Amino acid sequence: MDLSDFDPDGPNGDTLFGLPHPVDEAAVVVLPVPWDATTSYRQGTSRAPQAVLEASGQLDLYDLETREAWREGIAMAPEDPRVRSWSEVASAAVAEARATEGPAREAAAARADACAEQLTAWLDHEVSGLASQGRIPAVLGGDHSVPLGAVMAAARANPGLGVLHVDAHLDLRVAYEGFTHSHASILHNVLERAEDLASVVHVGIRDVCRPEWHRVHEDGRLHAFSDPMLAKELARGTTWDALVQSILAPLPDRVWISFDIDGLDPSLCPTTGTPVPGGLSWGQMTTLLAALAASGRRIVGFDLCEVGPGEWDAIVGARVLYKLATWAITTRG
Ligand SMILES: [Mn+2]
Repeated sequence: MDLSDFDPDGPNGDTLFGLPHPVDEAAVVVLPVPWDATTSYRQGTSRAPQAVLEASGQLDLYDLETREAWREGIAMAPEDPRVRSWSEVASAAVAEARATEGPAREAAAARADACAEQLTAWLDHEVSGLASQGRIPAVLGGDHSVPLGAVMAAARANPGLGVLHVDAHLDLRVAYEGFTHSHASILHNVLERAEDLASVVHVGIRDVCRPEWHRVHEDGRLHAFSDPMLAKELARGTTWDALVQSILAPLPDRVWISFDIDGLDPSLCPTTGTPVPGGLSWGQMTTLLAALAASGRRIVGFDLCEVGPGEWDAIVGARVLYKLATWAITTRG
């Protein structure tokens, strides 16, 4: 679009990052999903899309790494009212399931999962449409159960897709608390339902259950770079740059990034749903993304989940969103 009347260095409107691009002219379309139905520790990530939108205005558009990639446009789609209503019905069903036992519990859990299926079908449709237009889909959760349909659509549009998964948790549980569509099961569900995935690389992992850890070693598609392993290698004198090359090695040419903010050090996400000590520093995360882009791989889309509702969390979340979006634009060529 014509940006001659736009001053990128001045204060701008209340759009995402203050950018002027309409949704149908932006390279990156951010789909807001205010949903935290199955959050097991503390709620609030459903407020992240609005909090990140509000915090995004304080960021300088000129980025020291991605320069003026923003010129291609990053826009947030309006919230779809159906998403909020599915989330509300699902949250009530989850609360009911937790308060009962036996068949009543199973029935309530099934109702929660049915709402999540509606969200999954909706995101699959939306992301398929964006991918077919050559645009970059982005999902802003919400908890980490949210992006299943988006990854399914991206995998269909990009056969042999890889997933770079930044998280404190593996999220490989077959179900959690009786819910198929749990935030603790997103990667299991992606592996079950996204077609023809080449590999999944997990980074920042430091809170797992034993069956999840076994599965990582049994499934040849999965590659985990745990937080203790990374800390040990750094302590031995291995450079972060060398570790980044190891992390990227299993990824194919086309990559979806599933970014749970709790993969970062909790000082960067103090009000996230399930904070865990350890994690990637800001600089480790930005150098990882920069190396991914420099490797010639293409970021075909991404999700950012579990951003807490606090002001600082929203500021960090907005900046992670900006790095992801502008690197994705850069790698589109
Ligand atoms: Mn997590």
